[in-house]
Amino acid sequence: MVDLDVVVVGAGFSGIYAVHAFRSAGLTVKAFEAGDGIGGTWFWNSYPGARCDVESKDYSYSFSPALEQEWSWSERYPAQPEILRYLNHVADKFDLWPLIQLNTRVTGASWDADAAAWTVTTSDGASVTARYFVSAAGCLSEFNVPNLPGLDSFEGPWYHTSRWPKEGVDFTGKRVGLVGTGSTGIQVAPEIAAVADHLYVFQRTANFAVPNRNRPWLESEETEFKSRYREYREEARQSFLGVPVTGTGRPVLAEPPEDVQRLFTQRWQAGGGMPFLGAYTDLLVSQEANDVVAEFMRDRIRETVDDPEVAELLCPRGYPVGAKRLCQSDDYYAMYNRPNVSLVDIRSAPIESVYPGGVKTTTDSYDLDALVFATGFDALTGALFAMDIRGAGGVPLRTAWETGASAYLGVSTAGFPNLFMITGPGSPAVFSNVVLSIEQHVEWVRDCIVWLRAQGRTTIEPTSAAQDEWMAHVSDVANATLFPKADSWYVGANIPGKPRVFTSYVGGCGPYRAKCDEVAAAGYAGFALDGLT
Ligand code: N01
Repeated sequence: MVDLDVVVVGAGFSGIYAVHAFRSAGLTVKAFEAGDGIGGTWFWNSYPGARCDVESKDYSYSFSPALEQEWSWSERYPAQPEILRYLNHVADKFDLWPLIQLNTRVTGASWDADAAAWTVTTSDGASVTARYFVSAAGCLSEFNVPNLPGLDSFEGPWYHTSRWPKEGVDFTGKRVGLVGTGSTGIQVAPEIAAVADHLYVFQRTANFAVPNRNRPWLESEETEFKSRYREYREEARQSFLGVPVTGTGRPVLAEPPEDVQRLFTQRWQAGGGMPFLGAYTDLLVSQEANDVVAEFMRDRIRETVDDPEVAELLCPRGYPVGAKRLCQSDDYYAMYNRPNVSLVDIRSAPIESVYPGGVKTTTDSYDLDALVFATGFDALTGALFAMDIRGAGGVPLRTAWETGASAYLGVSTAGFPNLFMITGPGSPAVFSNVVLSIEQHVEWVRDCIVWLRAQGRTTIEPTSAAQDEWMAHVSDVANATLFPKADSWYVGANIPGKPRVFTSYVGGCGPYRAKCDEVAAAGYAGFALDGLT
């Protein structure tokens, strides 16, 4: 006898929907959440300026038409507190609280072949058995602090944006150092600059950012999208990114340059990253085409930033637009026109050490009262490795994935029966409107478990052959694009020693969904059931 049908790790967008979907299918389920609240990413990343770069009408659950109609998003791009309110509303509405145990981290999970069940251990010293183990731990949850010599000696406070104090931080009158200029750094920097005595931004790599043009939704817009939400969601499910984007359907290199400038200008004025990169068919596959959009963006930086030297330093070079996550901000570049902001180039003069009163680079010292790290995450695998997951024969997941993560369809991995990952490596998750991707995975896993029960089966596991074939396909699709061509968290380059592997599926959400459905319709082709292929 097992205690539960399913144990779920985490109560962010994935875990919240997973407990609802599994319970609705008649399964017994419990989620363990390390935080003292639900929300996952949106619980932990409460730094000032935290905001989603997917529009609120898209970045929301589609499983309940009643929820869609009753909830009103106040802004085009939702800020972190509003997303957290939304998720708490979902938990209230669907009575999910009894299924979620807060303040409890999953520390380990091991497969017991005789019992055909997982034994899951938690930080409170307890353990529970379950037929299925579902990780909804998130792609960007294990945060990364650079190993800077002397950081322990720093006399001021230091923070990572992903563990921001809930009571907030007052930087008024302080000299603050910020390390990291990715999506997070670009959001937090203007907020700090608005109150600090001085903000020093330590930049290793300049990033491309397009405007959000964030604003409140007009009542007429909300009425419009709510009137056709069902059709719209279906379009989103079949789309490339999980958000319907209208492009020209033509390559930029075949367009008259003045038409290109006109279209890019229109999209720049309208705001948002997806419409920009989706404008032409060749922007993410041809370096020459990508150079056109890169130069357009660099020109916008030059026209915004007053000091030409600072502007040049902010101009990204050496990697294609989109190969690092395209950032979005309405005020990042203009922030450099403030007298209390300095950009420090740590590519040419790296940080050497931290001393009690500040940061020393190879050329200068910067006296600081506080330090902020917006230095990202051990993405995709970090949260999985943080748990001691052991599959058949006691093999640790970390060992199985020593040379890089490998998973069939991004949902399960050979040697780990009855383990499912929501938005795992090998899926399009991080290249999509992740909420729609989460719903697709949760529903696919739910349907799989229900099917197994109906068939009288107890275990499922991908074959190595199916997994290898899928990962080869993931790699072939990626290598036909520019995505793997930057040193980014997409390839693990931000974590010293991590194998450099591009494990996300960039063949599009619609085609990926079709493939997952096809596998299910064929009786879960590529999986071994009850140990039989
Ligand atoms: O992390 P990142 P993030 N010394 O890894 C620098 C999502 N997100 O938290 O580029 C000095 O992108 C690093 O420099 P470099 C989104 O998917 C979404 O910003 O490696 N610098 C880089 O500048 C995003 O992609 C939203 O040279 C160091 C930065 O730190 C993902 O989360 C908002 C360093 C890390 O950038 C992660 O974004 C926020 C070192 N040792 C996040 N180590 C929205 O929806 C790292 N860096 C808007």
